[in-house]
Amino acid sequence: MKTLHVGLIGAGFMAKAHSLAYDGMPMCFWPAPAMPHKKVIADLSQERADTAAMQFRFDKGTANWQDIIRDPEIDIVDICTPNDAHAEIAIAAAEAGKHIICEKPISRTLNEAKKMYEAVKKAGVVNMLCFNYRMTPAVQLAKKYLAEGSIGDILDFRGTYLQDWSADPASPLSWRFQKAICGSGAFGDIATHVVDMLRFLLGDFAEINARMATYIKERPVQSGSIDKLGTVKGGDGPRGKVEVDDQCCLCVKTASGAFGTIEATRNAWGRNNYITFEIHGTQGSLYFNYERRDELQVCFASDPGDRRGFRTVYTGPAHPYGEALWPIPALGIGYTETKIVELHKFFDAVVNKKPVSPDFEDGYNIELIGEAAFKSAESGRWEKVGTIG
Ligand code: SOE
Repeated sequence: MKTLHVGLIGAGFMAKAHSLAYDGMPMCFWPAPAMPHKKVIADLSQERADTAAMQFRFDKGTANWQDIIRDPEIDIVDICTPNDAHAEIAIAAAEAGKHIICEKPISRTLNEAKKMYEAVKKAGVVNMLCFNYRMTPAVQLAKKYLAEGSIGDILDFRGTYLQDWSADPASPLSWRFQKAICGSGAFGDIATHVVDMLRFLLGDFAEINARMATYIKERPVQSGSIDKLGTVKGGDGPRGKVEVDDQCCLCVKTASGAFGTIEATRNAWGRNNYITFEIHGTQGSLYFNYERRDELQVCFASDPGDRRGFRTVYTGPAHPYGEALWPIPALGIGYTETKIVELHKFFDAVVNKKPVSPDFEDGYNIELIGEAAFKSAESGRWEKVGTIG
């Protein structure tokens, strides 16, 4: 069996998720398209890289990510850094002919997204963007219902991504609040996941009317660069300005004529990873909540009136990816499983020279949606979503 050699850049919490997926992918999807070999992990200092190499089981660590790009044995460049490094690394990797898997959002700006998209297109390398939530079996089942027309013509939808890790004003000013590093706040960090799922389910977005708000204007400056997502208090040290959106609310018209809303905030006390969508059609409705991610709720208008209501389909071996994962329903799908499915798709695309989705083109399209949303938040008007090219 072929082996693909991996160089991973950025040893934070996403490196843990990706490393678990490299180990778990062949265990679930056997025979695997290729065996992953975790060769090099890069972080900002040699000490941190060496520790990460031990923890995540890479052969070695490096403080210089360019070592990975220059290494002729590396097939895959895996980008898990904060957003400001995505473009530079991805463009260098594409020019070196490496296949790329990159954490979301694609970049900080539209211009960076464009350059990344053009670089992978020119190089002809496989490129994947990690919007992993659409890999949840229940989300894929929703796609199946929609493709079969089971709920009729789509009228409207609502999506949310609500968390509370930054609701405390004492939680630190990490890179996720500094525009020069992250590009945007709740929009880029979390709304993009819901945008990806709804584009996957319902097609392109045509127009946006948005509101963005920043509630907590200053936070204690974080010492050290590892982002603890609000679990570590910043203390009494100096405070810095929050430069990005805490909350965003988008009204959306899709190209197919459906209307919907998407809300995202990381300041909603009591909400943890509350990713939901509800879709209403002329013949029924679908509802998904990632906090109950094994389940999809469906309601059919054709059910007799005295039986009509949401029923819960509990996903398992009969559903997308189910056979590869666990042998009976309710053993539970977790974050790692979504990453395993994602990685399998990526490896399959690299080995079998197939396209993969979501890719940098999707990431660029989502940046175009972001551009329309931020423009609308300024203008107060509906703004058209731009197109590639
Ligand atoms: C923080 O909001 C975060 O880590 C996001 O960056 C991830 O994309 C999300 O899946 C979990 O929460």
